[in-house]
Amino acid sequence: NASATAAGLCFEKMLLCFALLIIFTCVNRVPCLQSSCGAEREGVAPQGAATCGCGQLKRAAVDPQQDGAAVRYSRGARERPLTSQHFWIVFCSWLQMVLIAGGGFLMGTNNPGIPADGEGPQRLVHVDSFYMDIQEVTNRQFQSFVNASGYVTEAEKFGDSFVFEGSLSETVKNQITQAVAAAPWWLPVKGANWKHPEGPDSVITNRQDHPVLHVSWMDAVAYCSWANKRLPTEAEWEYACRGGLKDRLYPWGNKLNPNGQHYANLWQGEFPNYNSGEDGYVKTSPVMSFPANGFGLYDMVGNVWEWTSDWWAVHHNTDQQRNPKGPPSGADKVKKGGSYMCHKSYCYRYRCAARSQNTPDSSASNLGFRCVSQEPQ
Ligand SMILES: *[C@@H]1O[C@H](CO)[C@@H](O)[C@H](O)[C@H]1NC(C)=O
Ligand SMILES: [Ca+2]
Ligand SMILES: [Ca+2]
Repeated sequence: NASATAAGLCFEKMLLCFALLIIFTCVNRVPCLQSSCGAEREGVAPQGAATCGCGQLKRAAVDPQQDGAAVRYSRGARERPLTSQHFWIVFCSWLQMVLIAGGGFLMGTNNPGIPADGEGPQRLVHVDSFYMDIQEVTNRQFQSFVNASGYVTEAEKFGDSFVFEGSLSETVKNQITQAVAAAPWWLPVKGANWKHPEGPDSVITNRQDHPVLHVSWMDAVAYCSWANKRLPTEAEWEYACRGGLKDRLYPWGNKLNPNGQHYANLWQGEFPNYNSGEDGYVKTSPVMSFPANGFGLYDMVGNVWEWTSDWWAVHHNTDQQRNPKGPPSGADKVKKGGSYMCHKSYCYRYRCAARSQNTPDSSASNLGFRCVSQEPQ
């Protein structure tokens, strides 16, 4: 049956991972592996595996083919040789999901950055164990889904999607007459969809490992179901974001840039006119370009916003709750984590407690998702 097959496959991957790890360690005497893989949690395959990646280190240097603008700003700052750490991060990403052991946590905050978003009050919530994708769903993964199912996204059906003005070519910009009054940097672009993130003249061939964009909530649900997974509830997502830390702002703690390091793909500079790309990326980054949190999860804040299964509401029941699923109905769905467009001046939402909303049929160039499941897939 399916779950036995999945378990078998997972076990095979694990064996191969450990075999290669031993060989690689013998050959290279990699000191980092002693502190990460050596300290793995016992027994639980996918979780231990994700820590193989030496999560404190960023992965690839900027690919000049891929992010021309980012290279301009950051080549010197981020260039580094392919080290054993990078190898393990790339290799272990193959094991895709980690077990998030259930438990209680404080959801929300009593010091809301944006009170109108319903970030508070803080409340005690328990979530049961689940498995979570360690990364945002990538273009490559979404391509596999479309290849296998023939799925057509909502943006493809509607014929347009919202794109951040700053990433559009002059040709595309000149064809657009309308904008969103409250947020003039969002432009509805004809022909923009997951395969053409900045409109018909753009492609994803050199962005296979970047998060898929322009996916609606329905599209995200369709992908997760195809993969025998589902979207996380907001509570599951936030519990996972916190990575075992209590009442901190970010997945890694309270300081945005500890030791001057960037821990997420956000916006540096003046929004919306100047993005310095100090963190290495002015647009999306390949998934797992920044350090993982304590649960082995990458890009929980920043890079792209992530859909959750909950309907949006700003008033919360403060009674202790188990596995809350949000309101029974609503107009908008909750998204979490902020994106590469978030800057403190305008979108201080790259915090675990922060939240925002969109209608389920919305799609945009900074909104993606990841899936969870009860069984490893
Ligand atoms: C999807 O199908 C195309 C065309 O057959 C193929 O070139 C591509 O490699 C496939 N991609 C994935 C991720 O399966
Ligand atoms: Ca950035
Ligand atoms: Ca994210």
